[in-house]
Amino acid sequence: MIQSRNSITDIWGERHPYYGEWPARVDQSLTAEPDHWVKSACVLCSNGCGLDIAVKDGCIVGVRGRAEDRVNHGRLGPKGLHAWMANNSKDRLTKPLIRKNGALVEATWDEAMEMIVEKSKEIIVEQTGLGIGFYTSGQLFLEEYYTLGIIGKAGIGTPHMDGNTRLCTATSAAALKESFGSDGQPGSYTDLDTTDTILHCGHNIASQQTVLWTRILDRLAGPNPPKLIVIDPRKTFTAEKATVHLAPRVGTNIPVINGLLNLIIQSGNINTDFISRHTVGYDDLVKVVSKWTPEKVEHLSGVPAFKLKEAADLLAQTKTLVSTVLQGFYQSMQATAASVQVNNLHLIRGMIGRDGCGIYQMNGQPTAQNTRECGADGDLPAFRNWSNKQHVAELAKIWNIETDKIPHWAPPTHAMQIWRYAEQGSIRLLWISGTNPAVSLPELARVRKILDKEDLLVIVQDAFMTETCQHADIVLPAAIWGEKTGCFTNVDRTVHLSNKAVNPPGDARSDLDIFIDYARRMDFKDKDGNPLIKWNDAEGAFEGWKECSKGRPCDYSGMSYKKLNIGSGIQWPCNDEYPDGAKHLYTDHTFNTAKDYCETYGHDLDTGAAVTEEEYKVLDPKGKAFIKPSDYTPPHELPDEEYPFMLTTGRVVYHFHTRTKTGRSKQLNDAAPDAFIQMSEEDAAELGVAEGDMVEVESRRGKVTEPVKIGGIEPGLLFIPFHYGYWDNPGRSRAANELTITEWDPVSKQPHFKYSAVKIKKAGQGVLGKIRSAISQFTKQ
Ligand SMILES: Nc1nc2c(c(=O)[nH]1)N[C@H]1C(S)=C(S)[C@@H](COP(=O)(O)OP(=O)(O)OC[C@H]3O[C@@H](n4cnc5c(=O)[nH]c(N)nc54)[C@H](O)[C@@H]3O)O[C@H]1N2
Ligand SMILES: Nc1nc2c(c(=O)[nH]1)N[C@H]1C(S)=C(S)[C@@H](COP(=O)(O)OP(=O)(O)OC[C@H]3O[C@@H](n4cnc5c(=O)[nH]c(N)nc54)[C@H](O)[C@@H]3O)O[C@H]1N2
Ligand code: SF4
Ligand SMILES: [Mo]
Repeated sequence: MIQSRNSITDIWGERHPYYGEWPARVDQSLTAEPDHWVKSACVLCSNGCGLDIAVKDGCIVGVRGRAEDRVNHGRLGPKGLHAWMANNSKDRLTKPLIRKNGALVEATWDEAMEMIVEKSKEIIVEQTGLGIGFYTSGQLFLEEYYTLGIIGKAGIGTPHMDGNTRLCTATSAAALKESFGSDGQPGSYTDLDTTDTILHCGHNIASQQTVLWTRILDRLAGPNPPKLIVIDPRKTFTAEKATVHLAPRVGTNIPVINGLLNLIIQSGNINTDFISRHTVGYDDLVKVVSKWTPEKVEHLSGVPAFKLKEAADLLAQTKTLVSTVLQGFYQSMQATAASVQVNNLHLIRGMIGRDGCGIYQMNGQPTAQNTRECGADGDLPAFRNWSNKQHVAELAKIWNIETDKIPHWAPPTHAMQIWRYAEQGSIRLLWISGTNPAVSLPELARVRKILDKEDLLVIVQDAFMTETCQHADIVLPAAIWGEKTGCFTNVDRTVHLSNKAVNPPGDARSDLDIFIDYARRMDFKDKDGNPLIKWNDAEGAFEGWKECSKGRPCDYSGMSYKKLNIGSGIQWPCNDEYPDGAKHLYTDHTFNTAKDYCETYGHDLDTGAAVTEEEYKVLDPKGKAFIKPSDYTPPHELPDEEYPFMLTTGRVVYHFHTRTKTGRSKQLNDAAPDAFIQMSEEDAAELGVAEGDMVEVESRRGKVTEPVKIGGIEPGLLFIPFHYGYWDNPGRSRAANELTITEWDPVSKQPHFKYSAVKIKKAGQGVLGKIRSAISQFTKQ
């Protein structure tokens, strides 16, 4: 292996201290000298680092960061440098498979597609498109989502479409919509180059966006380093570098963030001019947060009052602020409500729409932003509003169909409800693409039962024989990154074009080709009898998307494949007004909340009840941002005598999700070969377990056995990474989601992966643990 650095032993690489302009450093990893390079970007997290793919004799042999790219300035992290190896893995799926007499056997594309088409038509005749559901990904390309969105909404007419983005960034979209009127991140990564203070909320950025963290590490090593505040119950790599680390009990984000808001307001350092000119709702916020004294916050969350004051002082004094929010908020209690409070913090201090001030309601997956933009989840394409008849009519015009074909009589069906309908039998065909729910959804025993239902046709479109494929009726072999062309958009709205570098293995096809083939075989037509899908390739789909997004916040109309291939990443909106893309949104402090423009009329943050069109008309904020407060609700499952510990779940730096890619890279898999259960020194001592001892962990829903890892976590709390399933280790129950709970946020509908009550015992011995006094505080207000 020829590599510029060892990212396994040194995750972030050498320092380039700076303030202002981040210096370049080009990272690369090759197994052979390439004969040519192909322009692309990394598809292993939402950071979207620009890279070139090295090709030799028609095979991928490595990657190299692009120095001129606005996102990474040449750097790549461990996953970016090593996970491409999975493309060349010998166990790729190369032929469609159909279940016959209980076993999956090879079939032709014609056989597989005709089976799907026949079943689709039968269901549509018997019960309309309501019998068909799509569950897609945050890892396909923009062009694929847009095409799928049209097929589902205009071809079949089903509201049952969503992505694994529901598990990932539904709260990001919801929090942005509730505050600013539409999805779309206000800031730019360049804000990190000068900001005075950075706040990370439930986000372990050092492990999960390693290159973005390198940017912060380089700032920390340079002149005028930023102050860092981290809210996470574990001592993560990120928390280790914090100026102030607040470690709340899981599920108590609202007390902590309300406490911070209260202290900031009391300090008087708020921007009253900004508040009165550009926001509505401030007085309600004051009423709710004023009772969250530091002492009350400490009592409920366990965060010491003096530490909360330290953090609040920094936030009240700073002149610029960048905040990031991720799964510790999105997958925990009161997800949308807590994330919205971070928006409120920026609004009351007037810290938005200018250099050094950014809010990142972070994305996780590389293309999650596109799932949301293109309508492959519940949303309407280009941030249009389901409840606004004009918006629906606009889409019908673009697609040249009758407006009533687009299902808009009720809110779109979210993923957790799609699975419920499949369980109850009203959805009879479930088409899963680019996701592995048999490892990633909560309560896996239930998920397996649904997948195995006799009266449900399960189609799985993937590149590998995943745990989910093993329960499928039809498996479609997919081409992946490097083997197809398309765009994706990162967290700071930077769009990259990823060009096809090599052919897919065997008969594998791109998701775009599969979706178009389905549309042709289903004979979907527009009003004039022409094909509903008007393109045959990715560039055609992109041109279609440009038309659809024109005039909306995510305007791509000024981009083209040619333009994207010249530079190295363009931010949306890119149009006549911003031909090179726009760094910040909301620079004039006009938000997307006007009644005819907004993506949603909003919700009650505590109940999820939707605001009606009539109600919204009355309060039309005409471009002002919403300040919406929320009070505390305890987690839905709490420790008790039988299940005395709280369990949380998440990630490690070397693996991506269910490891279909990173588990096939020797470097990455050797670095993190197995799951574990993390516990505090105090708990380990009390329970008499040592590092590496195997323990059984049991919740009301299932049981796993894991080796113990000691330290870096608050007493009473346990942590298991959710990456490890069964494809490479069928012998031991070890997937964290055997234990997790089927509950979700009332607004974003994102599942609560971050808490469940468990008991543990040493493998083969009696139950360990007693009720922890700290944890019983949860129930006391
Ligand atoms: N290495 C790696 N990087 C990735 C991914 C990956 O799988 N591996 N996946 C990508 C994707 S899709 C995503 S969504 C992101 C996720 O990125 P992150 O959100 O950073 O990842 P997690 O580990 O899920 O959760 C973050 C932290 O939340 C904390 N936490 C748990 N409960 C609470 C709580 O109640 N309150 C607070 N404040 N914190 C809590 C956990 O201790 C954990 O450290 O990462 C992306 N990047
Ligand atoms: N307990 C717990 N559970 C969690 C989380 C947690 O923190 N804790 N996090 C949640 C989050 S944030 C996320 S994002 C999900 C992730 O969960 P999943 O989406 O299930 O995870 P992946 O392993 O990324 O699955 C993607 C699948 O798509 C395939 N694939 C890759 N590229 C392509 C392509 O181009 N086309 C097709 N057709 N297939 C492709 C891969 O081989 C893989 O099987 O997990 C969620 N589940
Ligand atoms: S930070 Fe994310 S996008 Fe960049 S190299 Fe790492 S995994 Fe890829
Ligand atoms: Mo995610």
